[in-house]
Amino acid sequence: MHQPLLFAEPAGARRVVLDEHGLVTYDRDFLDAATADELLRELLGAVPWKQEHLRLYGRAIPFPRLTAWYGDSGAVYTYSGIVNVPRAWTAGLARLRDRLHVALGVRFNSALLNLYRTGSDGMGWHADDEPELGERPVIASLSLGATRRFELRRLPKGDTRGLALEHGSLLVMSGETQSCWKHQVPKETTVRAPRVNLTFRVIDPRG
Ligand SMILES: O=C(O)CCC(=O)C(=O)O
Repeated sequence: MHQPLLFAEPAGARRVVLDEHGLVTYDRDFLDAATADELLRELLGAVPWKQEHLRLYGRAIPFPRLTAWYGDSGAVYTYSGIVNVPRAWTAGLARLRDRLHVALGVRFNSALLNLYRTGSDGMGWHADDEPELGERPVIASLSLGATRRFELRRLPKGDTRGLALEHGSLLVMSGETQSCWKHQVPKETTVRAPRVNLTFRVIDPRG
């Protein structure tokens, strides 16, 4: 598979979080504060957030977060039995997508938006390893709002790394990260403010 040219921009404040069996980098200052504030306000107000459910043994269990899926038409993404048909890019999301193309050299065709309403919302251990993401997906994860902890755990059951994801920051996972590590956003019940996370992805619906 064609390996995208990662990191077309100068390194700046980008820090390597892990560089073994996968590559994860973190840029705390990807967006300036004013841009991040405006984007957060827009997304909290304008996105038609959805409550999806995990269906297990005939029961419907609500995911502890709300979601929305945006992208090019045809960028259909299925996870946990949920078929996500994309909404058309908004102007703000398309600007971000284009900026990520310049920064990373990757043409993302979709974005999963997660709204963690408070610290009682979270996301358990998982890897973004669905077939339509390909073998070594590049996933660009932008954080807005409350700072939340992000953890990575080496498969099958190895060491764990953690960092705080701050307002306006960009985390990029690439290489073998999804096949060699799992990640999660644990619940933090002391957090009261909302957080929005956008993970830009390249979906091949034939995957
Ligand atoms: O909210 C985050 O930082 C992570 C989101 C995530 O893991 C995912 O969408 O697969």
